[in-house]
Amino acid sequence: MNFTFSEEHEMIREFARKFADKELRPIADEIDREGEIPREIIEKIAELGFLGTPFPEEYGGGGMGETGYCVLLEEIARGCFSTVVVIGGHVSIGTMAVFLGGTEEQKQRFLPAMCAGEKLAAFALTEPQAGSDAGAIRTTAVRKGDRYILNGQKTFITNGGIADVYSVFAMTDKEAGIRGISAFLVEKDMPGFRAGKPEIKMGIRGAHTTDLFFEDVEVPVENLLGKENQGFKIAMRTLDAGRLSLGAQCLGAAKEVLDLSVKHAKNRVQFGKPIGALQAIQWMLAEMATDVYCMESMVYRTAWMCDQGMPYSQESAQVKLFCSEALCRCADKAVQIHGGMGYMAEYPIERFYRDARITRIFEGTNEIQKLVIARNVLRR
Ligand code: COS
Repeated sequence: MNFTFSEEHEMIREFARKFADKELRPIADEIDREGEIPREIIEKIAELGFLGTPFPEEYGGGGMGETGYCVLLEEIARGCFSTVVVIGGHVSIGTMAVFLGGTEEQKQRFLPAMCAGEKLAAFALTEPQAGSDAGAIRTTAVRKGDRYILNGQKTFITNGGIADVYSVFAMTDKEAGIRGISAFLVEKDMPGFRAGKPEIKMGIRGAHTTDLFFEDVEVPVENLLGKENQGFKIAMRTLDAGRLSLGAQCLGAAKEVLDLSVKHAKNRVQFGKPIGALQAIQWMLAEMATDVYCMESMVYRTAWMCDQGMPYSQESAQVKLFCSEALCRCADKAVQIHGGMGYMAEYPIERFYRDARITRIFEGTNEIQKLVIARNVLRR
């Protein structure tokens, strides 16, 4: 067993940490207030090569695998959770669907621009009547000559309206249900395609979340990802990766709220001594530190499994379930340790508390993660 990070992984941590400290943390409140990440921040992230981190170098990626990508996400999440969600929407699911589901020709054609951030990506599966029951989508794709005609609506799409390329799931064979879903790459300028208005949300306010509308959108057959009717499996394999990387995002945010709480516990004096000297506070810090340790252990063990090419569906569901619950526990304790200050929008704890809540819902609710885990356990 080897529990040390490679020199390259340490390097990406250092780069990402410096970037988060200098460019993200100082404006994270503004991003939350304005509901927008400045375009130049996304451009800087692209310039640093962060948007291709896990993918092989032959496709223009950073060649860092899931392990290196999780390190990156952890550090970015500490600075600004909205920003890490935008990166996740692009890399973990939008681009990942092309990497996992595309033909060699499609990977050569699309991945370099996606890895360079020249084309921002999004993943469009959810529909108004198909959330947890992802197989119940109604968007259709009907083949006509060398095109597919797409009609339907998607909802709650991260990077909606700002992405250039969308991995979209649509029914090509209604009779076949889940086994009749295909994946397509829809480009933002295709006639008949449009994004709705950004939703107003409890947290991750800087990340755009919109509906998508498809009215007779003509998608060339070359943009069918992989093979017809293989879309559901592409979606599920992509979500395996997405759930693991969400665990890394939760880990970063949990480390940040723990560090802020330790700092506060040392500085805040009550009853004539720093509140960190009080056992009530110590217990909360001890529980937070233990959660962080568990999160870190499972994120990197699962990232290692993924990088070895081992199956990791069950583990990624476990990572997503545990890390999102643990982050919410940590954020709640951080508010409690900060007292009144933790509730005020002036301090970052309040933002992390709001941002954390979505992690138990998106990339599959935690109830769905339990279903995935239980099915795997019962299959043994
Ligand atoms: N990797 C590869 N294939 C997978 C897979 C995975 N992780 N999970 C399921 N599949 C395959 C199954 O093997 C099955 O294949 P066959 O047709 O060869 O039998 C097929 O996909 C259908 O799977 P299943 O029968 O498990 O489908 P269900 O509808 O019962 O359950 C759940 C699917 C509920 C797990 C799925 O709909 C889900 O994850 N829902 C949540 C959606 C979600 O996460 N949304 C978040 C928004 S997108 S960011």
